[in-house]
Amino acid sequence: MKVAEIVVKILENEGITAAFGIPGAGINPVYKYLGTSKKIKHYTVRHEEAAVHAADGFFRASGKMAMAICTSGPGATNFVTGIYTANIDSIPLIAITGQNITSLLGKDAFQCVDIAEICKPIAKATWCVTNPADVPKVMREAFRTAREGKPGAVVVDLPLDVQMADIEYDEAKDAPLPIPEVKPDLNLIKKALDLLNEAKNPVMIMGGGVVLSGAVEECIKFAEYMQLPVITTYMSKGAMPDNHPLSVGCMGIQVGSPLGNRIFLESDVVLGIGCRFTDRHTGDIKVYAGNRRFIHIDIELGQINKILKAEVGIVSDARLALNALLKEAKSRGAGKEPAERVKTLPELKKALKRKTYYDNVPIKPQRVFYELNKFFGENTMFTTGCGLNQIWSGQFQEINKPRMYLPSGGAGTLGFDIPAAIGAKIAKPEYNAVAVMGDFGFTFMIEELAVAAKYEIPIIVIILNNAYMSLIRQNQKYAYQFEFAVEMKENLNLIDYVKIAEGFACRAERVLKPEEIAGAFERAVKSGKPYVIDIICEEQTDCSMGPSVAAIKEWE
Ligand SMILES: Cc1ncc(C[n+]2csc(CCOP(=O)(O)OP(=O)(O)O)c2C)c(N)n1
Ligand SMILES: [Mg+2]
Repeated sequence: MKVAEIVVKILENEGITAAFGIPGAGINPVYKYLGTSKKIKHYTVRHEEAAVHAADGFFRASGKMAMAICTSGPGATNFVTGIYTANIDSIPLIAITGQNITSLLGKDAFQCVDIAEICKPIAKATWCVTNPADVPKVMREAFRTAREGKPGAVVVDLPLDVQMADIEYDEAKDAPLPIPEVKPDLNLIKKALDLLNEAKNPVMIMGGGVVLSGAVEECIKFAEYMQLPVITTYMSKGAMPDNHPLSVGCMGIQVGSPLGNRIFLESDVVLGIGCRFTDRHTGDIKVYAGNRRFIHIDIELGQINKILKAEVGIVSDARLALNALLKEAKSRGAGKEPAERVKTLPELKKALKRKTYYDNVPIKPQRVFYELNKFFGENTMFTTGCGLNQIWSGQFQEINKPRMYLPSGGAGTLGFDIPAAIGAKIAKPEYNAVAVMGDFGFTFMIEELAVAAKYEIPIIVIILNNAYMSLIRQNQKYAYQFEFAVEMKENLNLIDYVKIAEGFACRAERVLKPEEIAGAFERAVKSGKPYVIDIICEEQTDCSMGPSVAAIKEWE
């Protein structure tokens, strides 16, 4: 059987139902079989980077892997940002790249670039398969690697002659490779519980790993049993419902909430589950660590003690660890009564809530989020890329379910939003998919509106158009006292985003007044078409942030 055909059979067998990509001479043999697949629907995107973001968004929304596929050379190098973006957020996906023939590798041949080598530091694993007989083994290993432990993005590069080779293959004997469970050490579970019981002000940090392991319910159950306030990271935003009495929201130096940061600062014992303690969450690590005692549960050994010294470090799948913790807690007695400070959390949350209601014209960006929270119900997925629009989104949006808030967390990639929303909407057509963007970020991957139009994927794109790269403006102003190359008046008075969107066969409108926002949202949802809303906002609003979780400068 031709290797190209085997590749498609394995993709099908591994459960792939959606492929995002662009054909090219270097990958056409695989495309020939992809074209006849009854199980995989292929979406032709308009830029290879978008293929990866779409596959990434598909997973974030559904927990099901999708794939990205493209040709060699510049097609493959266009994958790089997407692969980095997915991998840094532990998103499992498989990227297949075509390649020139094996005899030309390393000889400056046309569109022949060593993508496996290029992607090594930014992917979980990469392969360039030069022996046709190795392809089935490598493909299975690629899937296992993507899914196993801390998931990630993998690259399989297939030279043309390898794709075209005939090899022996018995489909019936080939199956996905097993993924062993990572179970917690019960002695450490006991120690963790001892530490939590000794604590005066314990808190739990629910990381993105909790969502990845399907442990959200277990996590909430344990928090309830122990009456632990729950802080979410940006990657788990929404997994702990914002309206849960134990939820104190996100913390961090940008997308944190005043309550999240305060409760963390008051804590003495921190139980971090499936979180990485990265800089955007911790800020100044000395302030963050303080005299706190940390329990860290992560599926990957390398995460424990990487950033903070953990008094108790448990290598385990989050779900298994939480089940073990709950069992141990139950064996020690009835569920805890809430401490006095825990009882007051819902009230405190209201009192410390940042203001979002303004009736200014031009519209204050905060007001857009007030309207988003009011209009869109629980069944709406949001994607975000980078910029103040994204940080405000993290600060203000109220999300009550996992897999509904889909940010480019670790990379902050401009251009993630539109293709990720397309992938998410394909995975979960029953939900709204809304990309929250800035006026500069909008032009990254803007061509993917054509994809939304062609395949009739009714995503909603909301632009906070402040005619500025405002995250960069704010950084220039306060960190370096200058302003250069960040003002973009043309986004208001020269370039017409409504016409551009209409040119891509999307519906679109511009909004100038706060009271017009809700109507625009309603028209967008009712249209059932891809829809772009260009909301003209105040130009120089600053956003609350700071160098440490104890030194957030508040702005309105
Ligand atoms: C691919 C990529 N290039 C550059 C950056 C750096 N960057 C972060 S935010 C930003 C400006 C964003 O402007 P806009 O989209 O208008 O958002 P705003 O901050 O105004 O809300 C830039 C250039 C990035 N995050 N990603
Ligand atoms: Mg802007």
